[in-house]
Order: sequence, then structure tokens, then C-alpha cells
Amino acid sequence: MSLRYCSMAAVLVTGALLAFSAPVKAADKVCKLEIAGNDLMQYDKKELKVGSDCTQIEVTLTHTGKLPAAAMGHNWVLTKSTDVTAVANDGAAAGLPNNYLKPGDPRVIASTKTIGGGQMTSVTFPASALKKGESYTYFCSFPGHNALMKGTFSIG
Ligand code: CU1
Repeated sequence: MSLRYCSMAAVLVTGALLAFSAPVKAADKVCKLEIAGNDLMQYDKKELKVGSDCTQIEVTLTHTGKLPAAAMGHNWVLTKSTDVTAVANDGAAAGLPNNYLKPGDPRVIASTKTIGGGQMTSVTFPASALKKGESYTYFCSFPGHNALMKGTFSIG
């Protein structure tokens, strides 16, 4: 992975967080998760789990492959398990400029931008967006990828 891409991504992510996220309060517990995607259309994890004491959840996605985003782009999208297919179908139609998500889709709980090989990106969202007892799935919304690239997301 190129350090240069990493720091560029970090600047972009920081800018996006400043622009769109509420400020992180002192009492917040930020729980950090990492996942990677590769050129074989696979994530390296089938499930992600956070403790019930987290107030903010930060997910960092690294693309460990070499292919560009247009050919083998990956993102990380979190929805209720029942919403995966519909969100992915609408996302495929929205295209790469929209990170393969319908703009403003209310079913999307959290999502990163779509990246290519050697890049990384992250997203932070409040744990309060998740309800205990609900089933959540994360997936890549690049057309066709969620057949392989998905996993379960759980709290507590
Ligand atoms: Cu993907």
C-alpha cells in the first residue's frame, strides 16, 4: 500500500468528517474497526463486531489490490440485512461518481467512498444509529460484488 495514497485519503476523510459529522464529544468512546478488500473481490473479514459501550464507530477500509476503482472498486456500506439487495440494485444504477449508492439513500446507515488498489478510506458514524436485536449487514455496492463481499455487523 502506498503511503502517499494513505495520507491523501486521510486528508480527504478528515475534510469530509469536518464537513459532515457532528463534533466528537469528550465522553465519546470511538471504536475502531479495520477491513480490507482485494483484487479477487473479497473482504478479509466475514463479520465485524463492536462492544455495546461504543458511542462512535470508525471503520477503515483498505484496498490491498492493484486494480483501479473503475475495474475493481470497493466500498463499505452498512444497512439492515433486509435492505442489502435493494440498496445494491439502486447503487449499481447510481454509478461510480455516486460511489454506487443512490444519493441520500435513507437505508444507508454508513458508507465509505469507493476506492481502488492501494487506497484507503474510512467512515465514522454514531452507534446510536444501530438498534439492539436488529440484523445488520455490511457489503460492497460495486455492481455484483455483494455476492461475495458481505458480512454481518453486530453490537454487544
Ligand atoms: Cu467491491
